[in-house]
Amino acid sequence: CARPSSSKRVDLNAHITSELQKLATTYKSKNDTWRAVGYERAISAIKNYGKKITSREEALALPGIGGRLADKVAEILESGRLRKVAEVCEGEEAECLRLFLGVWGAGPNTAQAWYLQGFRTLEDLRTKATLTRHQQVGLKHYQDINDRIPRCEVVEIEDHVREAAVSLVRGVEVTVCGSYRRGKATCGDVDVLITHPDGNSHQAIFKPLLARLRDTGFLTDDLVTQEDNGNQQKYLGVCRLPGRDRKHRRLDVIVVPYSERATAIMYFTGSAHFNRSMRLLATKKGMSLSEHSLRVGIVRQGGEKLNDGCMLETPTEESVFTHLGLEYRPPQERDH
Ligand code: DCP
Ligand code: MG
Ligand code: MN
Repeated sequence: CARPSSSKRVDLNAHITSELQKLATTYKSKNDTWRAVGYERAISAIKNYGKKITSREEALALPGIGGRLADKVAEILESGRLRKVAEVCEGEEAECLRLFLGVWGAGPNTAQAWYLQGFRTLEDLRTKATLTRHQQVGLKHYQDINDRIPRCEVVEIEDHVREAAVSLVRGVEVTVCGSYRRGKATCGDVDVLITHPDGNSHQAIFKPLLARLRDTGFLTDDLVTQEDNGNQQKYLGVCRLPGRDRKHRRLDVIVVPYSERATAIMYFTGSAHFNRSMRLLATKKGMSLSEHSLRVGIVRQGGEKLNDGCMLETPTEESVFTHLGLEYRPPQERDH
């Protein structure tokens, strides 16, 4: 397998952020968003700091880190761990919620409800719980879906989809976005974006492509097929490459008009955190950024848009950064 394309410097404070991340993840699984966001902001500040933290004061000086978080950093510096992690993340309830959240289609509320109904194992869910269709698929492929995908297999899946797409409509452009494009060594799923430079032919690809991939047995389960707004079409499902010993993998496909490709690629590349900060920045500048377009001259009243503004030309991701007055950031640097 090829090495990740990112050449990011080593995380000097990984011993600190990994402990804090355990708390953030557990609070998120308990639907305690407020606490989770607090920890995530601190993690982000520490990762951006770029120097090894050696004292409580050094941590306290960072944005988003108050006295109590600084105390936690100090405890990790002294003992290498946090007592709070054992307390919050290692009980039976926390472990069950973690297990249940691995079922695709189950969120914190569902996981909590299952726990309260007395379910403790995946076998309990399979035999006793009422599952949605999504959750049935999520449970059926639980191990495979929660397994990370190596980059080389992402490429194989990309090639498989491209081959089918090109054989249906000549000249389509296929790009893998998501964590793959951000250079991660392994990915949670494969995010494929399809467009066509003639501005029209993308409309003829979505249904036939899915039908073709279904017929050949590549797509094994459908989760969501969405083509309501007409501009962008989105498919979420499960696929498996031909051959023995292949795992089921989560596959997302979006098809977009060529005029929207840059904002769509940017959105689909993420990270989700990066997308949120970019949208927020656009809003502050009286603009509006979405996966469809970047608009200017937006008037807002109490957060509500009063007009649609005017769409800017965005032929490339670079142009989106320029319009927003930012220096370009390559995908490998968009994790926070
Ligand atoms: N996205 C977003 N907000 C969300 C979900 C997704 O902005 N709530 C965008 C940013 C993500 C991209 O879509 O990077 C792809 O979503 P994934 O869930 O596939 O996330 P990643 O590819 O980043 O990570 P993973 O390796 O877990 O798939
Ligand atoms: Mg992904
Ligand atoms: Mn995805």
